[in-house]
Amino acid sequence: MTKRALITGITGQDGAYLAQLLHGKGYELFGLVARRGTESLWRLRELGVEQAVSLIQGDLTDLSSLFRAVETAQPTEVYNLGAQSFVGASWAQPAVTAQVNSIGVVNILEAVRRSRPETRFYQASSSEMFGLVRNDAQDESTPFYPRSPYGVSKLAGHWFTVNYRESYGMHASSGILFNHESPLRGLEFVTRKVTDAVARIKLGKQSELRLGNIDAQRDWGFAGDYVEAMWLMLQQDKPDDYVIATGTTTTVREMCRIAFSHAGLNYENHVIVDPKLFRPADVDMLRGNAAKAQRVLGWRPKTEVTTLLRAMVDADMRRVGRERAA
Ligand code: G4F
Repeated sequence: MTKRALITGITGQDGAYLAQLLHGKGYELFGLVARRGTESLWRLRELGVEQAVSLIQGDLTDLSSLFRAVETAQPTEVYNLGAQSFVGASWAQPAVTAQVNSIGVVNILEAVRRSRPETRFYQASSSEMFGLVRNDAQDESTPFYPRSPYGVSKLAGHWFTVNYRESYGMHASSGILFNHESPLRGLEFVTRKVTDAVARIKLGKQSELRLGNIDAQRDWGFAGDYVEAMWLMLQQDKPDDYVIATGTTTTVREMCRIAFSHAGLNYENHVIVDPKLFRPADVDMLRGNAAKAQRVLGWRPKTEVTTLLRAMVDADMRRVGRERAA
């Protein structure tokens, strides 16, 4: 039987990598999109899977559109990757963040439960739920203490997923993913903001880069590795929750050093710390322990942070170079 996947957030970084992975495995693919603007499909196009996906118009905040999407796609697996995913914006738009990241999860769980309860369900949870961490490495038993409206909203989505699994016996799993990046990352996130700036500075289009808290530490992995973990979770007999991380933490400052030096630049000559870019409450340090994912799923990260950042700088050098030629 052909497997059929419905992916919310298909136009985002993870949606594109997941679509590429599932296409390679022979899945029939359906993607929920809020608007059918051609621009937003650039990631699917870049990975060569644009034509492989049937797009269904809908929105996580519109329950009726989700019923229609599930009825149209008849999915064997649903991956809920759709979100207001930028932590920084969640203070300016806390209610929208909660609508999409919390109520949106209830909506898609309800649509699946009532239309196709046998469908396997993946929820994109986040290491931001750990927030104010007190231990050296976070795993599935670490207490949550979110530090942003985003973190709070994701925690509600996470618990709704656990609750639907326990209440209705749904095959619903939650991946607690630590930061994961790629050349397809949005420019609002710090890694891509840095690698794009490196390319622009190197090519003479920009001279400085303004950043906020450069002492923050994150556990950065490659998105392409992380979507494999999502898929593996839904192939298990039993649904469960898993931390997905590399176990290595790097400061934003060190990340800048690696990215700038790859282009032969010294970050200290270009990076300016701007207090206006500090968050009202930040997460100072995240480092995941993915031992359970390794033991149960056989998953482990393949890409370390320096390789990842260099690939992102290279991709941005090509992109910015093309802009210049155009
Ligand atoms: O790249 P960031 O915006 O990612 P953040 O907030 O950790 O969230 C990302 O990872 C989560 C997983 O843990 C996801 F759930 C979430 O959707 C998103 O993908 O910021 C990383 C760190 C923060 O401490 C931030 O304060 O970098 C610091 N930072 C310093 N200057 C900056 C900047 N972040 C951004 N975006 N822009 C800056 O100029």
